Amino acid sequence: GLRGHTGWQPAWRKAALKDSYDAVIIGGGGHGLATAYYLAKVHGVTNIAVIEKGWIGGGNAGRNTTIIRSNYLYDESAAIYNHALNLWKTLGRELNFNIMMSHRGVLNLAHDEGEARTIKRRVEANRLNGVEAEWLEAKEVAEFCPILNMSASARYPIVGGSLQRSGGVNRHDAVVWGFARAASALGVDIIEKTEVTDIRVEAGQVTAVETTRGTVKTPKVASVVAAHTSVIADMVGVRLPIQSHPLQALVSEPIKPVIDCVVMSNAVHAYCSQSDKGELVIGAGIDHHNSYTQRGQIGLIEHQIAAIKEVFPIFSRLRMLRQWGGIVDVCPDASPILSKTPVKGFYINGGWGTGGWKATPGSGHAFADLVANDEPNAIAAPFAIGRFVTGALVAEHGAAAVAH
Ligand code: FAD
Ligand code: PYC
Repeated sequence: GLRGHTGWQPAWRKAALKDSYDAVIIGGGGHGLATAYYLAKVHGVTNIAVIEKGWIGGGNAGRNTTIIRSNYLYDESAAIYNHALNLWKTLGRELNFNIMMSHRGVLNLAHDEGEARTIKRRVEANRLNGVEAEWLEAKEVAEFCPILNMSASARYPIVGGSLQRSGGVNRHDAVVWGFARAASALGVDIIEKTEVTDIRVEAGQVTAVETTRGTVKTPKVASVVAAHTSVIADMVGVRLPIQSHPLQALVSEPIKPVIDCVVMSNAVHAYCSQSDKGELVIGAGIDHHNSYTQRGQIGLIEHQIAAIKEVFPIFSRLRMLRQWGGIVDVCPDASPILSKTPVKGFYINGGWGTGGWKATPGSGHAFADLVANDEPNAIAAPFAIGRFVTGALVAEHGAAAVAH
């Protein structure tokens, strides 16, 4: 294959950290890089750095199962997740990078009448918001995904499900690399292996970040660090109601194509898709303890496998190839934070919990607008931190489709 290939050009510049920038983005995950790209592309703000303590995409961006959908319940969520879904449709072309976007359809199963009622309600809410969604009866579910266990005597029989045909999966590394390459080409400095250790504030205004490579002056700091959002916010004295938990996933040995859609089940709690390599990509609900270890507990994995076998008995003799965990930053209402703060020049993008991948381009686009203009646009406004004081929460636990 690649033997003899030499002279490959690096996709993004290995920039040296400068003494000052117009803005510093902390965190080189999907959302941080998307923010940098749109700041440069849409707002012409190019004297910026993305500072990443490890390697770009080494956090949740490189650990997630890439499920993309926009079928959330509330208007505010429909706006941001559907904005993202629309951007995904052309992102590969825009970045000139094959992000392997596959709109193969996401099927959310209902296992009893109560669940069917809430899912149908969400389908109707989606349609009122112009979000593509449909309800499938059990017979249609079986036709759409023939390997599902449709037996009426199953412990949790499948009674129907919602389908978002435009939902799907993509290739996480490619998204990270595509945003990094495009942002770098526009002048953004991407600084890896550099940790932000403190943020300097004078008279209520951000003035600099301290890093493991020295001090960098800047009037604007955008925190896009997922699991470590509370840690960074704490540096400027902002307290957040975020809980960080492990979230695990695993893949099976590769097999021939057997499932051409994404299936999620809340009741038994498992979800599955098949990668282009043939591996089944399987995920679970969160580990219940708080942690920053990027590692979960074996009990969760056992439960996850039992749940998958319940829905797909055909997988029962497959061997699992590898397992990993990320740390997700969960807000009390299972909705994200895109917000200014009481500290002038300090902005937060985080709290995406178990479901931020799908939002990556929409989040970056809306957050770049906030950082550039110092005001939230209509998409970002409902996700300000003030909601934890006013009570105007955007309660999306039901649509998160991953158990919290
Ligand atoms: P990250 O990639 O975590 O980026 C944050 C970066 O900040 C990290 O690289 C970190 O090293 C860096 N950082 C932290 N502190 C500092 C510091 N002090 N200085 C410098 N850098 C710092 N979402 C979906 O929509 N669909 C899914 O199917 C899905 N599956 C998931 C499966 C798993 C197992 C996990 C763990 C998550 C899943 N998610 C999913 C959630 C999704 O991955 C996250 O919500 C999203 O990726 C978070 O945004 P990010 O990519 O910017 O985060
Ligand atoms: O938000 O759809 C989602 C999701 C799937 C797996 C993890 N999160």
